[in-house]
Formats: sequence, C-alpha cells, structure tokens
Amino acid sequence: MAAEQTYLMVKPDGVQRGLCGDIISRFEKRGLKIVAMKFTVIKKETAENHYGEHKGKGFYDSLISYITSGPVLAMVLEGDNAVSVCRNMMGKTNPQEAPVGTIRGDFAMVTGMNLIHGSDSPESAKREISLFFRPEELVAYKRTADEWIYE
Ligand code: DAT
Ligand code: MG
Repeated sequence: MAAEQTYLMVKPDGVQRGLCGDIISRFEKRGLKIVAMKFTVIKKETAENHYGEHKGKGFYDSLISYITSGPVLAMVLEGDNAVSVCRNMMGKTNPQEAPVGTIRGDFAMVTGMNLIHGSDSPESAKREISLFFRPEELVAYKRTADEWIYE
C-alpha cells in the first residue's frame, strides 16, 4: 500500500443540506483514513487561490461566491491511490452525468451545486492540502483496521 493523501471538501450546499455525515461515512466505510478535518468559512483570497485554474471562465465569479457563502468541511484523507479512488466516489463534475452510487450522482442535481470538491491529481492534492492545513494539523497515527483493509 502506497499511502497517498488527497484534499476533500464538503461544499456549502452539502453542509446546509446536512450531508456531511453521509459523505464522511462513505469515505470511512470504503477504507480511507482520516488525517485532518476542519469546519470553516473560506476567505475570498483562499478561494481565489484554490480555484486559480478557473479564473477568467464564465462561472468563476459565481463559483467564488458559492464556495465562500457558508461553512465547508475540509479534510485530508489517505489511502492507496486516494486521489483517484475519491474522485471516482465523487462522480463527474456535472451531477446529471455522475453515475448512481457516486456522491454527486446520488445527492446532487446541477454543476453549480455539486456538493463536494476533491483533488484531481497528487500534485493538486499537495497544493490544496497546504492551502487549507498547516503541516502540524495532519495527524500521523496507526489505524488498526488497516490490516483488514489492505493485504
Ligand atoms: P471538479 O470539481 O469536478 O474538479 P472542475 O475543477 O472542472 O470540476 O471545476 C471546479 C468547480 O467549478 C466545479 O465543481 C463546479 C464549477 N464548475 C465547473 N465547470 C462549470 C460549468 N461549466 N458551469 C458552472 N460551474 C462549473
Ligand atoms: Mg477540480
């Protein structure tokens, strides 16, 4: 098992709709390890940094106001190929194209309210984790269940 970390975030619609527990639960049950978690309202500057790749696109302004409109649940999860495993669990960006069984495919209807963010590559994960967490906020511990999750 090569431990990889990824950044996940339940967006303001997920928090307001009371879906944090369901979403965390899916990742926990799959076998992802929780390394850090934070409930916070994102500052505009941080949001602009986080979504820098989308600056200039038509949806950028509404994306920034949506992601800063209320609290989010930010987390770092760890596991074998955690980035792609979590992306697959989230489903496509447009929830109407996301398969049933994914988070977006089960709980969301439109791209602008698609409930969850997840890093799209290990490089993005490193960048996003450092944007939202200080190194000492990542908790290193042995999880006894690992021997029943990984061969
Ligand atoms: P993802 O969140 O699946 O990584 P992304 O990085 O392409 O998708 O876009 C970031 C967010 O921006 C996405 O979750 C919702 C919003 N977004 C992307 N494309 C959009 C579009 N065409 N119209 C409205 N919002 C969009
Ligand atoms: Mg993205």
